[in-house]
Amino acid sequence: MSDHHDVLVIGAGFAGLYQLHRLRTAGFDVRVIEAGDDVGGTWYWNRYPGARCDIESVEYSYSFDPELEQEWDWSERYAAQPEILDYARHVAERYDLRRDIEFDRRVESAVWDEGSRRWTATTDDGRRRTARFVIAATGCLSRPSRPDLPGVEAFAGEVYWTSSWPHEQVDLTGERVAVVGTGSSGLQTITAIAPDVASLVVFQRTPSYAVPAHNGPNERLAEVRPTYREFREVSRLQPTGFQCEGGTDLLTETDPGEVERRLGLRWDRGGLCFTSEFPDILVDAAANAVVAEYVRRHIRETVTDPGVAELLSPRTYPIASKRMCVDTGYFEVYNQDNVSLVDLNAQPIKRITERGIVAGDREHEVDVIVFATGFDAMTGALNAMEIRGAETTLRTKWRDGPRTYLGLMSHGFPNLFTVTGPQSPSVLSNMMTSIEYHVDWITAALEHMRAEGLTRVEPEQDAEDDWVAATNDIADGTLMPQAASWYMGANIPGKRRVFLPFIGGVGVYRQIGDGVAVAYYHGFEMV
Ligand code: NA7
Repeated sequence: MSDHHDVLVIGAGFAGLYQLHRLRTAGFDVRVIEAGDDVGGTWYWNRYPGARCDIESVEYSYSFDPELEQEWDWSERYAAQPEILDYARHVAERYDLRRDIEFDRRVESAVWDEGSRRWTATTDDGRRRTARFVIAATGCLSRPSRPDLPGVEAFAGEVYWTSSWPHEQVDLTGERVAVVGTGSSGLQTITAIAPDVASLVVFQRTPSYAVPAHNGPNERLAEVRPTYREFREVSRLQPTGFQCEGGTDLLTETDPGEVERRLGLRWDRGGLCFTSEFPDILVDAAANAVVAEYVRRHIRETVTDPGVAELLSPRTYPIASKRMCVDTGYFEVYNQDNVSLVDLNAQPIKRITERGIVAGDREHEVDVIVFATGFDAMTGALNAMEIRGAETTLRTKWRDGPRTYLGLMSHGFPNLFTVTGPQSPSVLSNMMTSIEYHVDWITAALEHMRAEGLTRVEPEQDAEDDWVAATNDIADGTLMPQAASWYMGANIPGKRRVFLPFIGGVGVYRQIGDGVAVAYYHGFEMV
């Protein structure tokens, strides 16, 4: 097996799989390095109870092959993790991808050599591989954040992390369980295990806004299938990369009764499109407050204990400025006698003991602790590697926040691409739509370079500076920076707070990306 390739792809999640397929079909010699022992990325690691995608399955799937689209059946409106992982495996089989993937290998460093115009990547087994291009398909939420809680090693029971859940069956029936974290993973875990555990204590730092999923059989698939091509075209141009039928009336200029009616329709339909009814929700605090209160009212109507309902009600940040959750009976769980809630703002975790968690003055004795504490988002997986470009490392360059052109490349790091990198729509969109766009864009760029006999591509400093400024300016015009969110890097101690994704919308972003490519890769220096 040769250690020299045209392209090295890091990661065999949905981005890496599709990138391998596209480049190999285009005649490139590609090698994929994957840390897990199988494909699937996020859906390989996050196999906790209740793990489910909160984008509808008709949208959260590849669109590149009409046959694949027609032959795969999604059973539910929102696909559960096992089904999505099966899909990733099916794709790997169907396109014979595994033969070019090395599993159980983690890329530790990648070093650029100007003389040969190649990258040398070293994996955790000490092996070196060189490649003309490196494509980081490392995911936006793949580097777990594991808070440093004193005493965790002393705990006599089992400790699990939602972000790296064991592959073997974990049976929590009859156990006393603590869950730390109330983002999407925490909410899904809590809802799934509550019926079976002996007791459940939830440790909450910040309550989440959650809208109902109304999950069920996937009736929409039969509707969409006959015209799937057109359906995808529409999705690609939406701000979020999936179809929400965003309204155009400003909430602040709409009669309150009508606002209530329209929010009610969205609430009854379920899902993340809830906040798309009024375009001012994300830019006008007054509009946002109305929608936030709508959600809090539902929490109060669901949770019988008013004190608990209040603790579960988000009040410290605008709705949708942190990642919204989509729930299936989450708030109802708190009406169970065996479920209790600890507000970490009033009773911070002091330490973990042999028996459980000490928060405030009370020790909560449990058999199992589940941490659902999130990720070092967007830059975590990239900065975990020692990526040494023409002059410095990526970590050093990004010390004050990521700097990219289009979220695709960073000046000083020639021939290194990032799929759904920071300052691209990525986590603010249907990841599938954004992954496919980036992979197609990168593949076209590499084909263009090959055709023209070009071997080195790097974004110009000015183009990058302008893009960074534009992404920050757009975000600053919204309410998003007001939240201490992982979009801002605020969940990671010491991480510089800057808004990480591009919030201008997928449709707009595609037009920019297409325009750049058509204009002979304007802003990229190709030699
Ligand atoms: P999230 O959304 O980052 O949620 C992590 C949760 O863990 C959140 O409630 C955090 O509170 C909490 N957390 C983090 N660190 C601590 C410490 N040290 N102590 C107590 N609580 C803590 O990650 P998820 O895995 O749930 O979801 C990630 C994405 O996956 C999701 O957005 C979807 O895109 C799918 P905080 O809010 O930071 O105060």
